[in-house]
Amino acid sequence: MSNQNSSVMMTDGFHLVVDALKLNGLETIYGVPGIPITDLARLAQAEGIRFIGFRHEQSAGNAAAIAGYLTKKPGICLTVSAPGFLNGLVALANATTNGFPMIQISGSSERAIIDLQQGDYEELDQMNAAKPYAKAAYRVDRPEDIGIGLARAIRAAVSGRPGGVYLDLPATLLSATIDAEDAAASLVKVVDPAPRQIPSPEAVERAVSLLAQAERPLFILGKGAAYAQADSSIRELVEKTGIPFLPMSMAKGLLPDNHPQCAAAARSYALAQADTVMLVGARLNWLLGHGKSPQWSKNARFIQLDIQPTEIDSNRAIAAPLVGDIGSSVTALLAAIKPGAVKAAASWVRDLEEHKARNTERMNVHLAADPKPMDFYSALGAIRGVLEDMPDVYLVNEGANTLDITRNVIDMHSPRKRLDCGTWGVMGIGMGYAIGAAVTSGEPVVAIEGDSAFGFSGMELETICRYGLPIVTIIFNNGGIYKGDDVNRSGGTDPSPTVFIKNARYEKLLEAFGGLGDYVTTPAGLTKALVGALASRKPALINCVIDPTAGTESGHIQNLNPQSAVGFGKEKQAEASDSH
Ligand code: ADP
Ligand code: TPW
Ligand code: MG
Repeated sequence: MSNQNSSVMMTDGFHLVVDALKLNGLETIYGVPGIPITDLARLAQAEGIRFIGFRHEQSAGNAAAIAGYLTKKPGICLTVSAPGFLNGLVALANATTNGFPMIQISGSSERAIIDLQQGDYEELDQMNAAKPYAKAAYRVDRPEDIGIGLARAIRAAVSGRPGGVYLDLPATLLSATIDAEDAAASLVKVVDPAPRQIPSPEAVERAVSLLAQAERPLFILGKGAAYAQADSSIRELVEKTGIPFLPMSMAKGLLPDNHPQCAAAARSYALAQADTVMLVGARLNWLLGHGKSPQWSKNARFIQLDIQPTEIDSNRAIAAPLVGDIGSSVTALLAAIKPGAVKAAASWVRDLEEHKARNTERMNVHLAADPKPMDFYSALGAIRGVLEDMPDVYLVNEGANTLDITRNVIDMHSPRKRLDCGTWGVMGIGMGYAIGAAVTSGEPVVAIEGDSAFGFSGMELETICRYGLPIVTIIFNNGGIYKGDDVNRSGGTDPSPTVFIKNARYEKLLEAFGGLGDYVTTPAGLTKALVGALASRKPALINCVIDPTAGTESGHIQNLNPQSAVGFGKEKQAEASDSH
């Protein structure tokens, strides 16, 4: 790790950063090289860290973020200064918003020139630019502080509610030399970076007494519960109490979707009728209608398990807050619930069963129809048939209709396997999440992508092929954003803002890099292509042609789309509702 310099052994910032990462078990870097971090990437690789090189920093950042979610260790994203830093920042902000632990490390230019705005190469005050989007932002100015700097970044990323942390490394720091012995002594191996947080006994009693009074209780499991990796205690709590549960999108599979207590197929009814709701690592944000009526009963009482105290009462009064880590809180609840004291009324379970049966029947009609051309349901029916027996496969999913309908049709059977647009509803996570999941797990990944969604990170197909990752990308090609049949209202020749080239041959993109491309127009063709692709464990892309008229504007969240009061919007609204 060191160079000979006169009689003293010296080392430098580059070596210290690599040593500090390794000392803390951070063994993968996702990034894009260039000035001033090219040699950092090379050195990291030489010293045994895996370096996954991307085509765009946003995908590198998304891979790091999802690696953090899956492993509870911060994923590391490495970028160059100013533009590379900013490209990565979207992923850092998304990680913070979703509560995923990651550290974006960016090289930066000459401090003195940046501060006087004298026009350095890739000049930007990166640390201050990062602050509003990161859980924490630090800059290391002296080589002897590299160990402490990384330790602070690790703790900030994983303790409490996890998030994205920015760590700024100026070029001068990386090349600065330091006595090797002093350097070694300055490194920090972080002890207990995410300490358990035990809830107070009074809070546990309050929650148990509320649950004991409930007739129509409901558990909502969120991705905070999935992240916590307290899978067996959560299952024990659910099964011991018999209380129905609803998984949020990325918590699907924490308990299997086909578990008898899963109320997902009766979601609206369950939300509206529950009298006591226990949120387990799920925020009452837009995804849950902010906890307000008419989606929820005005009289429902809420219990909330969360590690972040300020999340409590954020949208609706919480009668029983339980602040602590999910593992400790669920364990405490299990210990405090006396046998038979907490249960769901038989009539509540029966009502939910009836609604589930009715909705499942409706879904089966959709799935059984065999329209020509294929629609979302017939394509997803084929995929469902293949994935049913493969619980280890990761599912990455983004788009609008492609997202919403996939979430409803594809059941998940094991925890943390469904990775999607998350809290922001962001497009562009697809290939980055798929790569992060494949690299951390070694398991196959199926990415079900809207044709628009795919475009945001599509160039990473080359990355997938370069590293030979077992990722099957299925593109639902309906020729546009939401639909492929929209028209230019001016009558001009430009296409509508929401449509793409018709009959695009996306599979040829993967073929260009040596992967397996397929083009399918029928459910049987899709089944065959997917089975073959998964068996090969090679990069594959299935261009799955969907009826361009099949989708709806904004998928299932059309209500969030503002409509023009004086014309065009009204016309759109009428069209959209006619299509149902
Ligand atoms: P979803 O989108 O699935 O509803 P959210 O991301 O909105 O989930 O909410 C996750 C919540 O879980 C956040 O409020 C976060 O603070 C909390 N959380 C994350 N990790 C833990 C943990 N280990 N213990 C307790 N709460 C956690
Ligand atoms: C970073 C806005 C929401 S959904 C979507 C866009 C562009 C694409 C929907 O089309 P797709 O799916 O993927 O083809 P489908 O099945 O309905 O046809 N930029 C960002 N994030 C978001 N959410 C958008 C734009 C959007
Ligand atoms: Mg589309």
